[in-house]
Amino acid sequence: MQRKLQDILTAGRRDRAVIMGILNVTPDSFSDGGKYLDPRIAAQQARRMIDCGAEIIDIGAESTRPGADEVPPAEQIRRLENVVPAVVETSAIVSIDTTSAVVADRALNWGAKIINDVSAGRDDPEILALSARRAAPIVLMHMLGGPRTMQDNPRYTDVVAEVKAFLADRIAAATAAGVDESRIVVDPGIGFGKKLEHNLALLRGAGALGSLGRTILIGPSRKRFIGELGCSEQAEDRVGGTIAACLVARGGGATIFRVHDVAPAVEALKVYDAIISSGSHCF
Ligand code: HH2
Repeated sequence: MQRKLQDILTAGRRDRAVIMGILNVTPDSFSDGGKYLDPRIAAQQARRMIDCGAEIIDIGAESTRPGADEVPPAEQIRRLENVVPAVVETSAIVSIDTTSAVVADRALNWGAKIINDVSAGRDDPEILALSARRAAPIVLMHMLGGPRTMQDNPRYTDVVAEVKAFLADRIAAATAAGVDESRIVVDPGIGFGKKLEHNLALLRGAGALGSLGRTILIGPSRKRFIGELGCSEQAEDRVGGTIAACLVARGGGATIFRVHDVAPAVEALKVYDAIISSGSHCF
């Protein structure tokens, strides 16, 4: 069952989880690069994810894997121009994964509804004004540095506190640009300028972000930290690790889960939510 966008953004921790399916229209994404460049195949994959229970489809045309080069806005638009309208035609709420205001603006014109900015408005501050002007919800994510350098020995004294302070600062920047607070989603940025212990601390400490008062999105899907724990070297095989991370973050109050493998994530979160909510009626 589809929910309205604003219901998703204001969903309380006790409400059910929301799945954001990942669709990368890139030749070089770390786990699905090159698979969805053809708009028909991209739309098919979006439909498959929706059938499995995804409520949001996050479409990106620039890989943010460690060491990735920037993709100019014109090239992002070229990659997206047939894919976004095709996915908008399905029933999904489309989110555009870009740090460029020009690209986001174009995607909103094609019918996308959410901006997912992994730079939290630092790459292109105009994106905050765009979110305000178009009343488009925006995901503000934490990253230490940029994709080219973020994994060069990232250091924190208290990673959870520092990520939280960063997100508070970016919420302030967004509201100063006119974004309504109810349209802001925050994300600790799993894998973005973080060593294994930082990722684990952020998943364990997701609850600490709750006092920011915003919906929490988490994106652990198939990421390297799962392989670093001695699990699969192959990104596609990291489904179990992805689910474990999602469930821990759900316990901390995360509501939106950005994943490649929609069906197992939906099932796991459904069972988790049922167990937790039935517990409250058992006294
Ligand atoms: N992770 C990736 C990309 N966008 N957006 C948010 N909000 N949170 C994330 O954790 C996040 C994100 C990286 O994953 P993926 O899109 O699969 O890979 P690539 O960047 O190589 O395309």
